Amino acid sequence: MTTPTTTSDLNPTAADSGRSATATFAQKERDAAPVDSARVSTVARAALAALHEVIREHQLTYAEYDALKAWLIRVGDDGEWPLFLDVFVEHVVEEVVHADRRGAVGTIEGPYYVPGSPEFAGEATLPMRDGEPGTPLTFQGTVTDLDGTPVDGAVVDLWQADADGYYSRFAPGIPEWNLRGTIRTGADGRYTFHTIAPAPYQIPTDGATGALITAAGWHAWRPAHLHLKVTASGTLPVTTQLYFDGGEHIADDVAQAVKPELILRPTPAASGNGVEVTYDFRLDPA
Ligand code: MBD
Ligand code: FE
Repeated sequence: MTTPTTTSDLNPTAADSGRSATATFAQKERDAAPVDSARVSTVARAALAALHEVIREHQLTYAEYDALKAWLIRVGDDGEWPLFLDVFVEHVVEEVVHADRRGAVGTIEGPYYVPGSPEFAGEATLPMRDGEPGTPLTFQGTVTDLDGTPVDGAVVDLWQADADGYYSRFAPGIPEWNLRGTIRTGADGRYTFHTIAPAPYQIPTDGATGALITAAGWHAWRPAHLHLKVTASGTLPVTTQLYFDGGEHIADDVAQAVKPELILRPTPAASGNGVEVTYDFRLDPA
């Protein structure tokens, strides 16, 4: 399956957004390097041992084992492995991999990044529909190195859900690059995005991931967030998300991806239209 370039052939179901996320991920993974066999053995053995221990500790029944098997099959059928893993597992991978970063704080990427969004120099109004719902948001800042020197030619790639919590490319009827855009900074390292404030995001409740959440009595919400990737030559790329102070679910993100350094405090815009906020990225050297 290939990544759809329009969403007109999709239905608003977990299975369809899941399949899009699975196809997008498969495309990226085709270019990945093979993993060393000794490493596979070590990690796979440890993962299985951890699972065996859960079974012993909690005295799993055959009915529960069969329910687990059926659920795992359904995650695949619904194309929800990217969703499930990014919601419940990625935050620990990110924590381990980026433990020694000194500059910009990262967090999980999630399943809905698509490279190649429209590019702008320094300032952008994100692609959006006429009358795109949501509070206008001006999001701006500077990309610097660890010493605070502005980075010329840094690339700031932003993607976000709309005011209904839907991502373009993964929900039907939304223009291809809606609320996705990339700014290349000039010598001053500055970027300015004109967009709308996103809404809290509920992960799909009609697929396997939602079925687990419902069966366990958990909630399916993430706080409103902007996704970002910031890259520049000679520096380590950072993938992160920014949240909004006081926003719903900021303290109980189902994906456990909120960090205190990632909370924005917007103020009324000087223009009188919506809100504005400044956030600077200090990139670690490569
Ligand atoms: C999202 O929008 C997201 O950011 C994550 C991590 C998981 C599911 C949907
Ligand atoms: Fe998201």
